[in-house]
Parts: sequence; structure tokens; C-alpha cells
Amino acid sequence: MKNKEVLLERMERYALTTFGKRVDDLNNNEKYVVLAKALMEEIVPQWLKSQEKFAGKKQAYYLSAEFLMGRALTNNLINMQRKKEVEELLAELGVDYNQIEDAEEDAALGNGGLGRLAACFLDSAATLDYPLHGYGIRYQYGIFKQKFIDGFQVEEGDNWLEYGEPWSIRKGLESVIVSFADGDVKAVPYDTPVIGYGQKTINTLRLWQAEAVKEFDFQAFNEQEYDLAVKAKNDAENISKVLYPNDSTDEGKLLRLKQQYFFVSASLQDLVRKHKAKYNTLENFHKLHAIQLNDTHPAVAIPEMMRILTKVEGLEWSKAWEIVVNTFAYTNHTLLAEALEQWSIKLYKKLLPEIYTIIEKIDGQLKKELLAKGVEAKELDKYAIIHNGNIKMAWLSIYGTKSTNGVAQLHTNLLINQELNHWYKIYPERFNNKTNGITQRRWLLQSNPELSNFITELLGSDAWITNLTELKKLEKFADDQSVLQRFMEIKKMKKEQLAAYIKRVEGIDIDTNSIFDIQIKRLHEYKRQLLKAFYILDLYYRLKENPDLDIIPRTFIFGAKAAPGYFRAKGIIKFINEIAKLVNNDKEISGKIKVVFVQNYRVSYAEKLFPAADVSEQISTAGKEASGTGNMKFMLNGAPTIGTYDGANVEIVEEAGEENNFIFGLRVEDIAALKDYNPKEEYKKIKGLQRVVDSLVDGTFDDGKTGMFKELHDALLIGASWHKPDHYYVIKDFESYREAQQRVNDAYKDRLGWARKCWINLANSGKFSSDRTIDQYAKEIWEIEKA
Ligand code: TH1
Repeated sequence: MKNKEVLLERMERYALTTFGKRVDDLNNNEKYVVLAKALMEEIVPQWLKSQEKFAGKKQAYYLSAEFLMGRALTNNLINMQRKKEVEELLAELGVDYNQIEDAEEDAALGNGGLGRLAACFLDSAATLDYPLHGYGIRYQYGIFKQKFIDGFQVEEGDNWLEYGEPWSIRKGLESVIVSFADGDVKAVPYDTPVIGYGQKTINTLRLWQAEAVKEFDFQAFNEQEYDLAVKAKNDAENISKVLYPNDSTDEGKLLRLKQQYFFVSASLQDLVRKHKAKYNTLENFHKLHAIQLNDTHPAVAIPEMMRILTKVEGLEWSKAWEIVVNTFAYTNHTLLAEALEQWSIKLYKKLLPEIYTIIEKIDGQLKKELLAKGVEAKELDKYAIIHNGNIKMAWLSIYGTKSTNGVAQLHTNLLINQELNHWYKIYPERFNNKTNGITQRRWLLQSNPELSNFITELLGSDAWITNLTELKKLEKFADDQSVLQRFMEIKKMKKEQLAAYIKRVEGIDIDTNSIFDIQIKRLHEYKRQLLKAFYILDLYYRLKENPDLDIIPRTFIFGAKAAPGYFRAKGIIKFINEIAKLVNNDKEISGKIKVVFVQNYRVSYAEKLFPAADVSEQISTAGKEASGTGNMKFMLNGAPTIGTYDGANVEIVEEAGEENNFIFGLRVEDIAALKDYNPKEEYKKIKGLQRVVDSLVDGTFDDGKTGMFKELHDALLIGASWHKPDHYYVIKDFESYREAQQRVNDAYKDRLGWARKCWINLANSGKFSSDRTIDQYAKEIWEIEKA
């Protein structure tokens, strides 16, 4: 009661001082802002206390170009265990909590899995009382907003800061200067509290904003050179202007390199300055800091730390190298060749000449070390960090760190036995696996309160909130009809909520009695949204031929953004939207199947989609999806997977049983053994396949004269200068996928049998908590302790 009054009083105060109004007169967005500010007033003192308790202890830092945080309000209230109280308070004011929640923009400073993983890790570390802090970039524009116009993806800027961002605090006095060959830039930190569940530990996400050292050239202004007067300001601010919207591809652009060096240098300077102030030496730096490099995007940290240690602080090279190797650790998130970062020597020399010289020296030292370890001279090229005019950031990352990890067991095995095998032979002790995870606080407790309450009721405890393996105890209810019945009712409720939302934002009606078959992830050829599209079109034709075909009604849902420059991915979006138009407008098909491609898929949309899914689509080409994390979010909400043996799917099936999932398709070994694959011949032999593939070019669909569909068709049957035909095996896996979908259909007919599969998946999802992952990082790599 008292808490509520205090909160209201604070809200009134912020309403007056921020908006010059009373709370009652604020719009929803303003109400959201004053509520957040009022909460911050209570968070900040505890945040300070939390920092004190880690003073003098080893702490870990997650350097990442991306943090895909999503919304903060509900997550913070849940972790503060104050959600109910705030809901009540708002209700007393005649305000619907959901509308306030909806007023918050997603903090979408990431592309997909890699950025969302960083966000889950922060939540888990704070909850487990580990000191782990994030360092990244405060992009003014996050991942673009997506709309469909005429079925084509159209991008718009995501100006997420426009109406204010109440969760961060600008720490202007802790700004640092980052130096490039073409001038200096000021890095200004903005700190956001990361509140652990139960609020014992509050860690920090520090994001850097780029500003000009000298904002305004008064001389130039006086001489009426107005553009020149603000040029420095614009140039500097461009560095943190916008997130590069590429997921798993490397563009090699100058501005991107600037972003990387900008946040890495600022972060290291920040750590070094604080450390020196306390210890007056850097010799023990690695004993108090563990720094995780989230992929190679922050790998320039290795030469930058060498620069600081040797050139600024005057340490000897070999001493500095020892500190560096023992401070840093590297996570590899992909095997895709197009994602492995290589920077041209030219670019590096132009922008970061001093850093380049240091990389040369590191490369020289590596050669000597390899020779000393008995590597033959002719083998050296395979390891060279600088090679063929490029700098290989992955090689730099393996050599400059004490640990290299993959993100799922299959992925790590492929690193060790194939891609990085030559490195593994030199440094076997550096390689390890850390299977990804997700936070159950956001992905179950927050997004599915109905199922959460039921679980807590059955277990007689909410211990699963911080120990997800508790869910295993649910397995004993797998044959309890009344439990399965309740589960189905909850699933139905979540489907109705989703359907209402889709109706509201997309204007489409969907049947909540149909199977919700959902594929949500970035649009990429290797993720094979096209395979699902072909399946749907084939099913449509089969239904046309045979209206009595025995199928359970299905709603096929897609959500995905395509990188704006990724022509094929955009072609696939248009193709699916064309299929949706055909299928959804056909009266004969109505009530049987429906296709919905939701617009602007993002974290806050995901929170509505995962709980409502009946089927989780995880159908990447084997060996291509390093882990996947969406697969885990479906499982946690009790949806069986239709998927390939790829990434963490392997471990999901290991935990929940193959009999409770629908595995299909080529495995890594099958693909390796394939010889003389000729999709042009093969697609004729599979009933119905030629017709759907050729629909791309036979006039069935209209791509608005963009040539998109023809290009997709060619990629499958002819190939391109850079790849063989159908290099993701869409045609090869089609029949196996169709057969697996038939199994889904048949299994769903037995409603209780289906619910049982869902239940076993849920009960065995404990392994996939990011709490488990973070505990492994903390113990096996960072060597940090809980508060
Ligand atoms: C993703 C992987 O594709 C995915 O399988 C994995 O679950 C996720 O990382 C988290 O480990 C990647 N995202 C990116 C983004 C960029 C570059 C490489 C990768 S790998 C920009």
C-alpha cells in the first residue's frame, strides 16, 4: 500500500517536471515515461549498492556490437517482483497496464540471435548474482522497421529514442576520446541497469554514443560556412547513428570498422582507467577482468589492448601479450563463410594505422610460435592473420585469447574437426563448447503468465524461475489427462490472444482451432523459409486436386526481416506473400489452410508468437545454423519441433526424445557424402515438386518485374557464379520434409497424444536456460564468483 503511494507521488512529480502536466492528463507514452522514471528512482540506489559489493572482485564484461534487449518495463517489474502492484496502481488510475506496456519502443539494437543471446546472458548473470556487464553501442537507430507494400519488404528507420528513453543515465563525465587517423571522437557512456530476478544484483549495460569533441566551429559559422560549422558534429555522430542490418554477413564497410573500434577502444579505456585509479598498475589486469568477445565484431580489442599496455602504459610486449591472452575469450557464432570477418589491409591502414602495425607484430609473433611448435613453413599460410591483402579476425581472435567456444555441441564439433581443426591441433586446450540458452524470465514467466502459473501450481513452488531444471518434475504429469487438458486450454488462450493481436495489427483473421505452425527468425537462404513455402504451395495444389484430402486446418505463420541489400531474401518474402494472397483468397481453400507473414517481427512480437505455437519450424540446412535460440523458446512454451539435425535442435531432441519431435532431412554426414547432386534432374522425380518450383517462373506469380523469382529459380536449378545449384538442399530435403509434415498432421489428430508431446518438451527444456549457459561461462572461462 505504502509502496504504491510512494510510486504515485513520484509519478506525479515526473509528470510535472518532465511534461508540465498532471498524471491524469498524460498520454500513454508519457505515462510510460513517468512510470519508468519513478521506478528508476528506486532502482538506482540499489544499483549503486550492488556495484559496491563487487568492488575488488574479478568481474566479466561482454563486448558486443549488438544487444537486442526488447522492452524493459515488464521485464524490470517482474524481476523486481512488483508487476502486480503496478498493475493495480494503474487500474486505480483507470489505466490499462497493457496499453502502457505497449507504449514502449523495443530497444532493438541487434539483428537476431546473436544480439538477443547477449540480452538473455545479461538477465541470467544478474539473476545468478554474477558480475557481468555489457559494453556496446548506443545506436540512434536500431534494426529497421519493416512494412509490406504490395508484398515487398519496405524498410523505415527505427527512431527508438524519439520520445525519450527513461532507463539509461548519461554519464557525461566518464566520456573518453577515441582516436582515428582522421581525427578524434568523443565516446559518451549511457548506463542501463540490468536487474536480476529478486533484485539482489543489478549489473550495468554501458552503451557508447559518439559525439564530436568540438561540436561547433564558430569561426566557420562566422564566415557563413554553415555546413562546415557542423561537419565535425555530423561526422562524429554518424558513428553511432545506425545498426548495420546484416545478420550473418560481413559487409566490410569503413563505417562499420569505425563502429567496432569506437566501442571497443572506449570500453577498454574505461576499464583501464578505473583499474589504474584503484591499483596503479596494469600487471594484475587479467586477474580482475574477463572480457568475452561476442563473435569477431569486437576482436580489434586484442591489438587495442596491446596498444594501451605497451604504448600508453609502457609495459613490455611479452608481458602485455600474457595479460591480453588471459583477459580475453572468443565466442564463434557461425561457420558461414560470408560471415567470417576479414578486413582489407588498406582500410585498416587508412583508419587505424597504429593498430595495423600491432596486428603485423602479432602475426609475426604467431609465425615464430608456430615454427617453434613444429609447424612446417609451408603450412604457415593457413594460420596467417594477415593474408592476401586481408586481416582474418577469427584467426586473430583464436590466437589472442585463452578460450574459443562454439554455441552448440554440433557446432563446436564442426569447429574442432573441420573449420578450425588446424588451430585445434595447436591449442586444443583453448577450445570448448557453450550451448546457448534463453532466459525463462522473459520467455516464459513474462510472455506466458498463464502457463507459468499452472507450472508453479503443479510444482507447488516457483523455484523453476531461477532453476529451470525443476521443470523435469513436470514429467510425472505427462499421462495425467486433466493436466494435459489444462495445458491445451492455456495453449488455446494464447492462440486467441495472438489471433486478436494479428487481427488488430495485420487485419487478418485466423482460426484458433487450426494448427499454428510458426517459423520466426531472420530471413536467410540457409534457414530455408523457401522449403516451407514450397511445402505450402504443394499442399495447396493437392487440396485443389483433392478437396477431401484429410488434413487438420493449419495456419502457417512467418515472421522475418531480410537484410535490405539481400536480394534473394527479399525475393523469398515476396514469394511467400504471393502464396499467401493465392491461398487466402481462394474460397475453396478457406478453412483449410492460411498463410500469414507478420510485419516487423521483433522481440515484443516474438513474446506473443512463441506461447501460441503448436509447431516450431527449425528447418535449416544441416551444419549451417550454429545453434538457434528460437528453437528453445518454442520448446519452453511446449511446442514440438519439426526440424533438421542442426545446431541445438540435436540437443533438444536428445533431451525431449525423437518420438516427441519431427526430425527430417539430410544430416551433416549425408551432405558431406553427396556426390554429383543435380537438382534439375532430381526435382522432376519428386511428385508435385517441379510444379511448385517452376511456379517461380511460369507466370503463376507476379514479382512486379523485379526478376526476383527468376533469380530464385536459377539459384536452385542453375546456381550462380559463387555457388552450385541448390546449395542449401531445398529440393533434396523437400520430400523428407513433406513426409515429416504428414507425421505432424497425423500426430495432431490424437489431441491428448499431441499434448503429451508438448508437455514432455516443456518438462525437458531445463538445459536450455541461459542460467545454465552463464554458469558455465562463469566457471569454465571467466573464473568469476557470485556476490
Ligand atoms: C547467430 C547464429 O546464426 C545462430 O545460430 C546462433 O544461435 C546465434 O548467433 C547466437 O549464438 C549469429 N548471428 C550473427 C550475426 C552477425 C554475424 C554472425 C552471426 S552468427 C552479424
